Amino acid sequence: MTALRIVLGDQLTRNVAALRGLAPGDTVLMMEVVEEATYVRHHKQKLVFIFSAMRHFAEDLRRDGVAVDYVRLDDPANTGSFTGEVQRAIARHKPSRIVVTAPGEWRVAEMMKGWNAEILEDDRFFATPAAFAAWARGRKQLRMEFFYRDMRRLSGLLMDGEEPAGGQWNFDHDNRKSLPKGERPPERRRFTPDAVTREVIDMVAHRFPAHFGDLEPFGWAVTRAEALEALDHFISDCLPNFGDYQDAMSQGNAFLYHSVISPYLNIGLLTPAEICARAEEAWRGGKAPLNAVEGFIRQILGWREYVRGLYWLKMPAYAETNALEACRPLPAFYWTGETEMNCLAQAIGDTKRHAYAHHIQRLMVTGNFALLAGLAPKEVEAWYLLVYADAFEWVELPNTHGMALFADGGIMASKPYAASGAYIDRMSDYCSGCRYRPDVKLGPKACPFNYLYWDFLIRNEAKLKANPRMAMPYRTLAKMDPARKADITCEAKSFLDAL
Ligand code: FAD
Ligand code: DLZ
Ligand code: SF4
Repeated sequence: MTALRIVLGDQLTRNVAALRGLAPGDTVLMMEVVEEATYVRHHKQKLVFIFSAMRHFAEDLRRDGVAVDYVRLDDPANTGSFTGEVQRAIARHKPSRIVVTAPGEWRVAEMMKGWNAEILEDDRFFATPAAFAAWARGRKQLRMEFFYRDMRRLSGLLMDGEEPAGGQWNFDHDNRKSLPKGERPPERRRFTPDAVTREVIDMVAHRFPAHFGDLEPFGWAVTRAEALEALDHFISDCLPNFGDYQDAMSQGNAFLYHSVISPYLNIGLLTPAEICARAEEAWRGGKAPLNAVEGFIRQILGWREYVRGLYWLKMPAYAETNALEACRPLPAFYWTGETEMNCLAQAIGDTKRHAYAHHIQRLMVTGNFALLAGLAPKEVEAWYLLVYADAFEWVELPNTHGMALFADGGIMASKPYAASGAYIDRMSDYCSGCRYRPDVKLGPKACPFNYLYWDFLIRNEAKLKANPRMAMPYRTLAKMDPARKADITCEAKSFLDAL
């Protein structure tokens, strides 16, 4: 019995399900295909990151004596699709069985149905889709906080017996600080491209010149050893401050105290279990405070698992909802970063330079603008799916569709994450470099987030007013002078029409 064992570009983990039980005579199939590189026009660094990590992973397997059939993008016989390459590999190897780990995306799961393969559970996560579905069954609301508590109990992470460490499940109230003037977050570890990565950089420059983003400088880790080095650096130098400045934004400081490990986690160079264990160890060893470590573990054990569960529970219908009937096209500045709104220019600039922006930039700057301006969910989702090195639909879609755009009508978030300029001013230093002013509500100097916020509430009153968590802003709106309301609508309209 010889097996063809398929490893996809986001399954680069040595003990991923499809590689378990590898026997002499088995072949591992890895394939670079143009369909995956272009179903959205991924950021150039994301392409280099994935192709280079795939090539390094294949080399690692070969060094250990594993037979790897690696199809390169520039192979003249490459059919350009997973299904085409699986068929060609079957003709080459005539395997008696085909084994693959379940994919991260619905789109690919549909393709796999035609491969006649044994599809194994991807058990690199804490919760299986079936376990999440069991948790969700019979619940009126699927709130992350309750799922997270169950995951703490099940995993034993940050537990003292039956009780949460420190006597509380969540320390978020300690985690809302802006970055003090003069505070300098540590330089991040960057990795000089080796010959393999350089070859991929040349290939991407040549094959995908019109894709979004700066190709170089390229500094992402592309091997497990490098990813572990990046993790070590985060745990020792950044984790202690992670909690305090988790929501802060700062011009010229793209990474702050964030871990910047999501790309490594999402393609399998690091595993969620090892990362959470390292963070807990830092707290138990007195190297990082509990508010930081709990906040960090909640992102991985809570949010990451929760969005994956939701994705597999609700797809494919989830992607089709548009609860706020938003339909405005994505403005050109999402591609260029050229806008006078400094917060957007900075968040998009970081995204172009690094294929990275941190959570609050994604949610409260580019996401908040998309929500308030009523941008079409499909266009916004395609943008988020291609611009970030960590973007795969299972994690991108719930975050964009549900959390940022409220397009699911409140399955994921109990209310829209809508905010005026005051929030961005409080959490960042962007406004001091902006031509608009966050404290001005109307007129040419007014921060557009201010009138867009109220215009959003006015436009969506019928859909949102009954939401108890929206009661306060709607009470304020009810007391607003009708002439002022009309001015807001008028200014928002001319701003949006000019986009
Ligand atoms: P840290 O802030 O250091 O957090 C640690 C880890 O927690 C992350 O590496 C990530 O694995 C996990 N995490 C944190 N927040 C979330 C979340 N909301 N959902 C899932 N995991 C989370 N994350 C992706 O991995 N891929 C995406 O495509 C993606 N798209 C997003 C789109 C929008 C609109 C928003 C608001 C968020 C999105 N996120 C996505 C979640 C989050 O922004 C990123 O995981 C985070 O910014 C990655 O940076 P980091 O590794 O420095 O994270
Ligand atoms: C994102 C991506 C890209 C750009 N290219 C490839 C590829 O050529 N070969 C491959 O195996 N995987 C690639 N990936 C990752 C896949 O898109 C990912 O495995 C699916 O989206 C399933 O999650
Ligand atoms: Fe952004 Fe408004 Fe601040 Fe300008 S004033 S940076 S547009 S929040």
